[in-house]
Amino acid sequence: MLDTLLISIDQLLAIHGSHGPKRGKDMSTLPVIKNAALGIKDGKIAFIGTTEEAKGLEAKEIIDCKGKIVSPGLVDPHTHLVFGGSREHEMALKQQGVSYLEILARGGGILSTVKATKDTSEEELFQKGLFHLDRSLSLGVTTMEAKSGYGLDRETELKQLRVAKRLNEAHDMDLVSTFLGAHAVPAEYKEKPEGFLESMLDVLPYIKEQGLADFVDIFCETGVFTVEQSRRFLERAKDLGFNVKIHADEIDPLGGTEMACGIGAITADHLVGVSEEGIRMLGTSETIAVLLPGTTFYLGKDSYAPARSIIEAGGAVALSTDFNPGSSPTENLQFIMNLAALRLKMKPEEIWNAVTVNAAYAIGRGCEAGAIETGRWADLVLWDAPNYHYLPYHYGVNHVNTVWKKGKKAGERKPAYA
Ligand code: IZC
Ligand code: ZN
Repeated sequence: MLDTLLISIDQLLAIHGSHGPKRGKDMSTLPVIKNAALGIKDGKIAFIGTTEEAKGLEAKEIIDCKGKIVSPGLVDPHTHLVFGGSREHEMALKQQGVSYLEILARGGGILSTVKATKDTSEEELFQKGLFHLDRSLSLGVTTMEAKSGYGLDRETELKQLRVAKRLNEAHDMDLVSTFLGAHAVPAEYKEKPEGFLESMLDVLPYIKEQGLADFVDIFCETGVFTVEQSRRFLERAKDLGFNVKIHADEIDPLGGTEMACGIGAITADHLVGVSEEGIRMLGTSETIAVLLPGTTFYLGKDSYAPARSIIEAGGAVALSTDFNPGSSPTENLQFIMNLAALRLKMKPEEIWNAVTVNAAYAIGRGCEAGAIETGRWADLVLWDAPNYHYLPYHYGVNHVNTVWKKGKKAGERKPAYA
């Protein structure tokens, strides 16, 4: 006897996840079962087939999904989830044409959120995190990454990581943590960024021992950290047993992508200004390109990351919100799917792979999240959409009908924090 049986699903996106991320041409393949059925038992996917094949199966609850589609729960692989305050006060500066990096150079931007995060208690950060996680889950995301990086000192960075760990335990969302202590140079280290990076490296053994982060990341950008500083920092992090990620070529084309591919980073993120050589290397290395078109949109730029060239070179692309209070204040990964269609010219099949299987591999969860296979956790979304082409097309709204996390309807499970 199944717990739940979904029948008459117009399209079931039965994305496979056990063979690594999808690269190049393979990104356009999307296994679709029409008039499909899916059974859930003990939180796991127990049956996948057609409605015809499901005849005779018994379940405590049978849901007719006519006119709707089902996909894996979405995976958001790059967020700055835990932060104090917000940055709406910078909107007027943005409107006057003051750039993101100029606001940062004036002590605002990331540094303004650092101050707010230091001033916010651990409990308040936790409550704020729950609020954003509820919203992400309601938008169809069932697994996401969360970076630190608004402390820039040992105490506050650890505070953020502890909050993320508690959020992972308390909330239905599965959270994967990344240490982004190297997110900006604090004022007191302005003349000695190397000393600052050393101080952040000093925190890593404790983070490892406490299991507070899986990944280490750095913001490689003009006025923040150079490619050489980033390389040394990430190599030291690797030596300490961390997988590494990088914010590369987001605003200025510095060559962070080539460096990331060269050192075997699990992902290189942003890539708006990636070079031809960087694109070629993404096509031949294991490094996954995490593209964040919401940020380009929000920064008001005309030129977006070259998703088509990366895919044509054989690369693996994942998509993410970059949810953060400065350059991308949104939890809405569905809107990012719209931007991927409109601005990155990605095909619907590529977009679905980029927010599921590839996004899961981008955070080391390819064997658990982002796919629909029997035996896996039932992390699923039922969408009010007639076909999978529909989501990238109909923009700016929430198409979610129902989200299941580990087989339980989101909202039905009593949250551990209630
Ligand atoms: O708070 O501005 N790009 N880091 C690098 C960010 C954006 C987050 C922020
Ligand atoms: Zn980021």
